[in-house]
Amino acid sequence: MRIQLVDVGHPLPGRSWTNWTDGGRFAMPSSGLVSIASLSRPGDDVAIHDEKVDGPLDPDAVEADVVGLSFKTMYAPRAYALADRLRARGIAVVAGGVHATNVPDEAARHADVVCVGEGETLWRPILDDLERGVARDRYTAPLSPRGPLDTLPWQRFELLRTDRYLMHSVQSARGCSFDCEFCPTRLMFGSTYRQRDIDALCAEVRHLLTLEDKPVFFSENVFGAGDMPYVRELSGRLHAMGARYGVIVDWVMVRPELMQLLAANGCQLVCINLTGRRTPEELAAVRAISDAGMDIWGYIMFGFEEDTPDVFQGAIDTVLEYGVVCTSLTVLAPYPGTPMGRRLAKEGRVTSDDLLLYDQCNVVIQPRQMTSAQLQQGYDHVCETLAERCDFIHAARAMGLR
Ligand code: B12
Ligand code: SF4
Repeated sequence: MRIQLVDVGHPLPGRSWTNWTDGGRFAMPSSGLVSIASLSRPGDDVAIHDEKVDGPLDPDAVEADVVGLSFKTMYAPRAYALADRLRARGIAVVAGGVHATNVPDEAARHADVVCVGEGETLWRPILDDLERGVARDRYTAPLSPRGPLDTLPWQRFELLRTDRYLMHSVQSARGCSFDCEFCPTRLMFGSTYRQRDIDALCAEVRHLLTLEDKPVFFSENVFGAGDMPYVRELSGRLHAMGARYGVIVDWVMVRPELMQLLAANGCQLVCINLTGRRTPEELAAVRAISDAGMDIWGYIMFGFEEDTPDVFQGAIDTVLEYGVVCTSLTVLAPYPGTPMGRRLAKEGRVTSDDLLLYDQCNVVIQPRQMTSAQLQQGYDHVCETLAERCDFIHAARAMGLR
């Protein structure tokens, strides 16, 4: 079968304060389609088109039997337009990814098949059924997957134009045992934290470094989840192979000894989710990273129920005080299909259903302790004040991008 996988992402709607490119290259690829691609069947002819680096896909030029579309919420309108055109040309369309998982009924109006949840176990059955003409309109992965990620396939990074990304992206784990109301990926990856086998993961990183020697970013929601033996082993082996790498942590998990261990094992950049509320716990976490000598990428979200108009200055103070090298500034989005999206809609606090605005730069909620306009203005003010740091190139350089 001729299979075209597409990471939908063009044109960039709304505005994104974080500059994710250095003019030519995009920050990093998503792991979604390279995982799916690795599970296609022998004989399948698979290609990946990432609109962020390959430009807009022309649906009339696609020559494929099946097109698999992966998209975030803000790209859903674009994905549906592509799907409608491709289907009009007789090409079967499969929709997957975070948005399709959270609102499969909406995606089903535009796709032949919707893949709900992780695609690894579903992709082959979908292809087999499409080939036999018996495909169902929906395939659903277990929503609370369990067990380690030993069976995760070797991702087919060579299908990407890796030179068009500033860094490699891999995952050492999936799932999260927290239960944040906002979370758009909980339905996808479930509530059980599942780690990957370290041997398999290190082999994959080594392979990536052979393709191109550049920084590696671990793009799971929380690196290591506080599992010291796992972090010690993995970071030690990454250090031994000379990898330049960065990780995401949650401030709840940050301990000075964990940060010192990572720093001693060559980790250069730590991305941490911050709020601007400057709670003692949050500040202690930032201090622990900074004291260990690693650079900080602050991912700051505004608009939570607890947020008062003070959060904006709080965020600026934290960034400046701790020398945060790169900031990604966002406002809370009431993603459809999430508990928060449902609650705010029920309370009449969702102010727009235009998905193009769900880019976490445009305010589409009525916050609890300020007006929507105050949230937007406060957010814009932080973006303008920290504009120099809203450039991902700083994060890439902190990780040793040459
Ligand atoms: C790495 C990352 C980035 C990277 C870039 C990655 C990329 N190229 O898109 C950076 C840091 C640049 C980034 C930026 C942004 N990101 Co981001 N990012 C992530 C992160 C942490 C990991 C993505 C990843 O690799 N996941 C792992 C893969 C394996 O998961 P997956 O893609 O979902 O794929 C699986 C399934 O969905 C399914 N599947 C997926 N596609 C398909 C297709 C088919 C056909 C099938 C069958 C199955 C299938 O199978 C896959 C394997 O199981 C996720 C959170 C997360 N944990 O997923 C957020 C996330 C995707 N990002 C998000 C957002 C909002 C953004 C920004 C808009 C933030 C901002 N305002 O700046 C920007 C947008 C940038 C842009 N221009 O597109 C949101 C999306 C929410 C939503 N509902 O749309 C997420 C979920 C984070 C969050 N807020 O919780 N991001
Ligand atoms: S910590 Fe992150 S991944 Fe876990 S539930 Fe909260 S938002 Fe989701």
